[in-house]
Amino acid sequence: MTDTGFRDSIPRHLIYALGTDPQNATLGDWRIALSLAVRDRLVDAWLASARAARQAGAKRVYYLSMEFLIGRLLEDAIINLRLEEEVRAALAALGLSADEVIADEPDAALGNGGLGRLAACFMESLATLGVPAFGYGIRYEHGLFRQSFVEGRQVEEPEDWLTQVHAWEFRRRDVRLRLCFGGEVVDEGGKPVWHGAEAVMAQAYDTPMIGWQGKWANALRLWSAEPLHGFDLDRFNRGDYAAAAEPEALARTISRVLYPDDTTERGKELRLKQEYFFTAASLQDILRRFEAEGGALADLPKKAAIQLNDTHPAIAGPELVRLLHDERGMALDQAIETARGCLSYTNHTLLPEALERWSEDLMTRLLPRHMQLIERIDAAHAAEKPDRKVALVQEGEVRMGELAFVMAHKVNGVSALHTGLMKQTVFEELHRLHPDRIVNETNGVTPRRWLFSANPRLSRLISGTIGEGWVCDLERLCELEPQLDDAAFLDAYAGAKRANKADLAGWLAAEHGVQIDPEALFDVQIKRIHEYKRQHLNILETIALWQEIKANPNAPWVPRVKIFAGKAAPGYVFAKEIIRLINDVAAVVNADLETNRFLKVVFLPNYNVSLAERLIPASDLSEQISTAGKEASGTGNMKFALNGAPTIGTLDGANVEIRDRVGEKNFFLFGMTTDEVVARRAVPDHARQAIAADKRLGGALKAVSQGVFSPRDRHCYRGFVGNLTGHDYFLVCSDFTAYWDAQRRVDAAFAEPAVWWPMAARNTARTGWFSSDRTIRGYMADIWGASSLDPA
Ligand code: 26V
Repeated sequence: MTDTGFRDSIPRHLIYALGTDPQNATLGDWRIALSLAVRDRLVDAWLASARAARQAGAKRVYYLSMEFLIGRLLEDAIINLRLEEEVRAALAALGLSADEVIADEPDAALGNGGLGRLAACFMESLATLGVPAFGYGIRYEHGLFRQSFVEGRQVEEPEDWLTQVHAWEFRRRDVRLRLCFGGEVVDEGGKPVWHGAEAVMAQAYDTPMIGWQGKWANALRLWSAEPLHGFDLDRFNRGDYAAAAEPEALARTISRVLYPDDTTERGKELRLKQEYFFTAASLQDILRRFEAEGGALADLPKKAAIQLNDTHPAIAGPELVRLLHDERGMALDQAIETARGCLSYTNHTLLPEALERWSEDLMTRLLPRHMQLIERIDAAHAAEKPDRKVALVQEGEVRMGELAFVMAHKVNGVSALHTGLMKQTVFEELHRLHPDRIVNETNGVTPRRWLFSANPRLSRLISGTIGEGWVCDLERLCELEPQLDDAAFLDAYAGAKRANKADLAGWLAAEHGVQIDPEALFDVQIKRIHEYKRQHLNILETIALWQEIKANPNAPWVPRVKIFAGKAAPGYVFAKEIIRLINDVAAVVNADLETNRFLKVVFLPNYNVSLAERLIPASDLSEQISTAGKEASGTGNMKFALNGAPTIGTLDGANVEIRDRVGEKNFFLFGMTTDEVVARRAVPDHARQAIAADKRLGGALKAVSQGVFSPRDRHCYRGFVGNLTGHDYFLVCSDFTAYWDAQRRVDAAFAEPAVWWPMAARNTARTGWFSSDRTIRGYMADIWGASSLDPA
């Protein structure tokens, strides 16, 4: 089709689907019209994919996840359908800028961070690889909160993406499933029968997830909670309007809002309801599809691979046993075996506070039959492994990690280091009992979004050098290797980065009123705010650097801009202190005329997928500085390396594998190893010792505690400093000196273009392995036994 196709179809949708006069249309109206026009181009491939999977009787992959952090969909679709030029031309003819129209779309922020973004990358790779798959999750009315700052402090506001027309979803009127909570289990003729007390409907909404070149598409099926019946007409007619709407409001509460805490939120009844709600609806849907296609129930594992994204859907174990045993009469042992054949579980964190446990009382009240089945599953496990000591219920709590492990045929970690630690720590005993169950699948990111689309300048250079094949075969980036000594190539590489940095500097000035030097080193730490991620290590080094520049203003300092972004869980007081401190330091340092040629600090509000897409291609240095052993993998680390920002980092998560690939000379390593971390904690007074040994650290802490950055409330950071000088669990003080030294090595390298650009380009050329296509192939081979219906 030529661009006249879009030139017609965009106004047609505007007028006939939205009923809007082009003369009055807003940017948002045009954006929705464009989305509908683009959507028309993918629906055929989408329906054809589902048809092909049905006809082949293919095994489906079902990815169950509480979170899908998908961001904007319009640009993804345009890129994957290769419509960039057509769309650009059609919009230009209408007098519109493609960039502005695309940027008008709100992010779909249905996730907190890494785990949710990984699920989104996986959906894109599954489609690109032509694997028949469904993503299953919750259609939250409100995604992750919007963040702003008032006097440096984080303020949360509700996010309301669904108040706009959502052009990408299809409400499936025929997919509406009933589920229950509460009630009791009654013995009926020797058979336990669960009579739920409260029922809700799960209404399906499908969003197409389109692969590279639009050859294959899968559905992301999100469930919305609705009441069984509309509102109570009797009550309404009696004038009791609020009461008439009550059941509806109650049911809808379940899918109202994403929980914004990814570590400590615990024991919340509504959260357990959300988990059961989407898991039970998804399993009913999976069984319905299986039964419609015919086949003996015992063959379910041949047709359905069900991946549990962390323990959030771990109730799937007992629920699938219930569906097979209670509702379809399969023998209990066989039901457990069949369920295990389908299920597998990914662990994403070893932080003890994030490991899910539900009180037995709550579980019994909300899901009485499941509580019984958990006991039966535990007994079956004990019978199989008589020397087992781990029980699924301990001290009145159901351990969801152990439950997921026992009900899965494979359990995976998300980086080599993390998988090793799983075997040695949280799952030590279960690993000994089931030595073949734990496997590693190192995370990856989709190159379509994180390189091809986010960084068009670098992409053009790569394609011009080695052809376009790298986009769906990322390891071909290694073909750049022979160019890494070529001055013309390196110039072009540096030119792309400089242009991206200039764009970012312009945007920062226009949108945030911040002036930065586009030639400075852009040093970037963007991720959720957590003590273990150690944004406070970064800001302390910033303070020490500022003090050092003040002491020697005429030294040849390498200009730096420290860029931060990230949200803190609303209830995580210490993380919020870190945010405020960074903002306070920024205010003082940026206003210092003696130093601000050399050092600026910027904390950008409301970090989300779109902001990451803007920042990463313009970054010089990637901060991955977690306490060793705490970051399961990281995926931002991969995005930065691909986009030519070397890492300053610890031996944690996938940093280890990144360093193995880019080479130790192209990675700024510092800090204690996992073993050293454990040993260091045993040293009494480790923090004080570290402070005594490093004047810079002492000076930085002193400035904070004396109120240099909080002149109106000089003592407000006392608690913060007390934490670091006291038990300092995350060893900020003990790693400080090594971090400072590594940063000075960064300065030296950045000051030498002949050193820096080959290093940056090597990061791109050597990180093709971190494509989520490779990760998905690993899951297919090691866990799912699924194959691609090759769309080629
Ligand atoms: C835990 C909880 C606990 C209860 C309430 C809500 C909630 C929400 C999320 C989580 C799990 C967070 C785990 C997580 O996001 N892990 C990250 O997973 C990434 C993908 O594997 C990985 O790259 C990061 O290192 C890891 O922190």
